[in-house]
Amino acid sequence: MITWSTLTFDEKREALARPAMKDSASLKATVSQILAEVQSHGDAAVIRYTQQFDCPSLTSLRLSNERLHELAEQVADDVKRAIQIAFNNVKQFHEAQKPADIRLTTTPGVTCEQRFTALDTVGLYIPGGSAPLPSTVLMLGVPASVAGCRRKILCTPPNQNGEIASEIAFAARLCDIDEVYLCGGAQAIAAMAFGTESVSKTDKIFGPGNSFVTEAKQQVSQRADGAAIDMPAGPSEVLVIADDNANADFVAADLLSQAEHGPDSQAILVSPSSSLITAVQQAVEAQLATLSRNHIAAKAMENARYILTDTISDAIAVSNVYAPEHLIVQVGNARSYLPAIQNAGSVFLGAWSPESAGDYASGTNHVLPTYGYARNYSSLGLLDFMRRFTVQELSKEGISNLGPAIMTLAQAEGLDAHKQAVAVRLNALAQECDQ
Ligand code: HSO
Ligand code: ZN
Repeated sequence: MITWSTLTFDEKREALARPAMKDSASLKATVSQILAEVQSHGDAAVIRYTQQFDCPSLTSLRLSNERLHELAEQVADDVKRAIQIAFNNVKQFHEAQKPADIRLTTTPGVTCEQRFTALDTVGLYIPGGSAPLPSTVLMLGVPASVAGCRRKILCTPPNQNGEIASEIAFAARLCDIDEVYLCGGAQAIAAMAFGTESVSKTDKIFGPGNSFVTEAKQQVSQRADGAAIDMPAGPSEVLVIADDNANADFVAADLLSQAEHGPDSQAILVSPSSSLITAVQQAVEAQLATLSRNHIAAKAMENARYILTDTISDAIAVSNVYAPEHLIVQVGNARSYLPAIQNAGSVFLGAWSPESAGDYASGTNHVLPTYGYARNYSSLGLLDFMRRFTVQELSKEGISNLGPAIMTLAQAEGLDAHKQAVAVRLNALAQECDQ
């Protein structure tokens, strides 16, 4: 247990430090080599890497729509129903995010508009790994579909037999995903960024992944011939603020649900109650033993932090400095603290709002800024699948009213052609008047 008020400035920083992310020169070089190979050899390079890392017998990247359909049908009925419930809620919440266009007259005869349009082609990346994540298919596929993106491509690494999890197939079909490709890692990101014979070039790439995927997304996002990306990535994390009223078993379960994602996951409890902290530590030990992924969760919990503060407000201040991906507030009247919460990817208020609700089914998106990026990035939403642009229209009255100011500004900047573009119009109008 760390007592916050006794720490020096440096010790506080240390207490909230995140695990260092792999940023090795060799990772960067390997990824950049993979990008170059895919850019020059297209499908052949992607297939070669996929054979090497995932499925030695793979000959075609495209999963046929018939096979997608067959796989989707294999999902057990109760799982289908649960995915459908999650789909409906995520859809409702993202439909409600549809932005309204703006149109207004700033000066008589001068109309300004802000409009929104869907991105044309989006690439959705779903990692393979130890647990297939159909929930992530929904979190990317639903907003892409609600936004109205014309083309939605999904890449996911195949297993040894060249197949994908049937749950992923079912979720993809629900989201109307047009094309599924059997590839993962940096090669999949390269394929979606540059395009290959079979994989269309995309405008933006979404989704989580391992260090190769993360590095590849960074690299393609910095290139004019690459693609935009959703947000920078880092290990998943949760910070729980709890007081004496909290149920220690609830808090422990929430910390562990994050810890089981990976050994580098971060779980932090901040509380003004030392007895609650002790009870949570005991509950964590007891629950850990019951988890199927306890080796992963135990490793992550080695880095868990238990921080004792003087007050709940101090706990919120700690959270604002840390800027957690998930913030769970299990204190009496949790909602009353919402105005004080500044930096968090997604907030879970009260004892009955576990992170799992948002991870799967409440409707909010589970793709969130990690690693402190909650200070300056937003949780994924409908707008990430759209872009906004502006429109203006000036009438004769509008250019007459605004023209003199524009000409003065152009003159002040020494840009004669700009001034001229207005002057020729004002002259034409003057002549019209004379006739
Ligand atoms: N907590 C993860 C999302 C997830 N959880 C998927 C379960 N499945 C990152 O926010
Ligand atoms: Zn989760």
